[in-house]
Amino acid sequence: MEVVGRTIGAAVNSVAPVGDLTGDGILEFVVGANEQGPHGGFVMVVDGASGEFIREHIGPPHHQIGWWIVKGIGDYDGDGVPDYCTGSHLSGYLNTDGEVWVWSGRSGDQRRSQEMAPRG
Ligand SMILES: [Ca+2]
Ligand SMILES: [Ca+2]
Repeated sequence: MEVVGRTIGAAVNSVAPVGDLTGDGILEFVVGANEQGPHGGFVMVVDGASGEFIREHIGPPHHQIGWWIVKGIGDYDGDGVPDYCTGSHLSGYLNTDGEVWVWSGRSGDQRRSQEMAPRG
């Protein structure tokens, strides 16, 4: 897959619209990708109008087996710009079944993370 200015040299697992982050009335989308290596994958935010790269989130080091799920979640933090969440089905910790992060659509700052309890 190619994004303007970037090449995603990894397996794309998921793509989802996340709302209009740039304010031009056209939805942006988020791509989740899996790759072998210390971080397990990354998530890239792409401008829906131009196809240009906006930002990326690199997987944390303990997600060595992780791959990514992405979803728009509306305006989680109430700043008027849609936000999005990303998830890993397996965190690499033996005592969790995965982890979900919530990101600000405006700044890309992390708003929340939540580890999933293991299934009984
Ligand atoms: Ca837009
Ligand atoms: Ca927001």
